[in-house]
Formats: sequence, structure tokens, C-alpha cells
Amino acid sequence: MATVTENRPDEVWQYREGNGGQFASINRPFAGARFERDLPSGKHPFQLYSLATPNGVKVTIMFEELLALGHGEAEYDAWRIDIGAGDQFGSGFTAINPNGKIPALLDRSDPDRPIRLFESGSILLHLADKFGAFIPSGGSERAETLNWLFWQMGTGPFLGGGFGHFFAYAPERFDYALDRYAMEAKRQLDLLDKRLSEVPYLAGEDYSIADIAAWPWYGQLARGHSYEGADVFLDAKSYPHLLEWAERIAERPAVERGKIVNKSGVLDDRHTAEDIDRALAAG
Ligand SMILES: N[C@@H](CCC(=O)N[C@@H](CS)C(=O)NCC(=O)O)C(=O)O
Repeated sequence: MATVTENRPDEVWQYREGNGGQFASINRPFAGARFERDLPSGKHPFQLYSLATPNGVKVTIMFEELLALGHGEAEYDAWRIDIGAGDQFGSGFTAINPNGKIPALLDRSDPDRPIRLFESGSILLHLADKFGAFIPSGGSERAETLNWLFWQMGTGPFLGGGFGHFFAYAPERFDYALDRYAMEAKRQLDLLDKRLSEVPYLAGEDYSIADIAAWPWYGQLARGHSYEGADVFLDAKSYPHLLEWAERIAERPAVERGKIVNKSGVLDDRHTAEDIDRALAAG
């Protein structure tokens, strides 16, 4: 039972317009569709509705990795969902993801039995199992892949919703929250650094969906490609093994390709490999 302190909040929380800070225009204390809107649909087996955020690019990197391995059946249409404009609350989107967050995927490989998928970890696991790639088929290696995949799914919100929110988005500086989440973010970075001092990839010897899940959050933060100044604030250079892993993964062509899909103004929607080629050539 929590101790009652003078900081105790009101007995019943009230929603007030604007109390979502920077995200006030989209955050509400309820779930579900807010308006009727069908989703666009392309010709490929996979229809992805997403945005190039850390959770979104996990999936586009996975598709590009599968295609690079020669799995032509992993062709996909990726449609940009503008979460700032509230696209994720349209009825078509919430029919695929009732949680109203990107990424959401429709697997129509069997047209008679489409499968809806939400939660980036669930999507990665579905694709890995389906194609038998980026996950060992059994034994301790598979368990280790799942350990680190689920670790990321559990810890990511502390890095993004906790540290990132109070570092980059909060309307004022809250030292208590910043200290709490910077401490946890550094603990996570240190854990990854220690793990990567022992093995080249999170699950062991091989690159897996655990790396694909963790890199967009921890790799990009360490490389200075997430919240501006966060790499310096968290002293990312003190995690050399993590940094080396982050750079090694950044150099993978599929990562370079996947991370620009559904990026506003760079490549809104992706339907063919040439769409990415053109966007990369345009710089
Ligand atoms: N646990 C989810 C998190 C998804 C998530 O938080 N998506 C964010 C973008 S990275 C989103 O759609 N935010 C919009 C909103 O909350 O309305 C996953 O990994 O798929």
C-alpha cells in the first residue's frame, strides 16, 4: 500500500483539455475508433500501416532484411499513418490494432484467412517464424532471442515514454522525472554494453529480431540519432560495445533502407524496392 504523502493527487483523476502536453491534440483517456475511415490497400501479401518511429522502423527493417535474404514473398505495401494528425484513430486502423498505435500489419498471404498483427514484437516474431529467419528454430538460442526481444518490449517505454518524454517533450523541466528516467535509461544502456562485450549480437552469435527491436531505440540513441543531445546527456561514449554494435547494424543495407520507409517528406508510402532506391538516391 502506497504511503500517503502531501504529494497525494486528487481522489479521482479528471481529464482536462490540454493536459496531454505536446500530445494534447491526440491523447485521450479512452480507446477505440474516433471516426470512420477505411485504410488504403495495395497488391502485396503484407499491408503495413506505420510511421518511421523507433517502433515503426523495426518492422520495415525486418521486411527489408527478409527481402535481402531473397524472400520475395515478404513484399509489402507500407502506408504512412500520421499519428500527429490522429490517423491511428480511424475505424480501419483500429480494426487492425484496437490499441490505436503504429505499427499495424495485415498478413494476407492466405487471402481467405487474413491475420491482423499489432505490437512490434508480435509482428517481428510472426514474420521471423513465418520465414524461418532472424530467429533460431529452438534451443537456448531461440530462448535467448525471445528474452532480449521481450526485454526491449518491456524497457522501451521507460526509454521513450519516460526518459525521452521528460528530456525532449515535457512542457517544463521536471528534475525528479528526469533523474528517475535518466537513471533507468543509463542502467539499460549499461546492461546492453555488458551483454555486447560478451557476444556480437544480443541473442549471441547471430543477428536476430532481438537486435532489430533494440537498435532503433538504443542503437540510434547511442549514435546521436534520437532525442537531440540525449547521447551527450547520457554519456553514450561510455558504452563502447553498444556503440560498436550500433554502428555495425547501421551499416546493414536493409537497415539503411528500412529506416526511411514511412518517413514524412522522405518516403511517405512504399510499394516497390524502387521507391526506396529513389528516396535514397535523392539523399
Ligand atoms: N508497444 C507498442 C508501442 C507502439 C507505440 O507506442 N507507437 C507510437 C509511435 S512509436 C504511436 O503510435 N503513438 C501514437 C499514439 O499514442 O496515439 C509497439 O511496440 O508496437
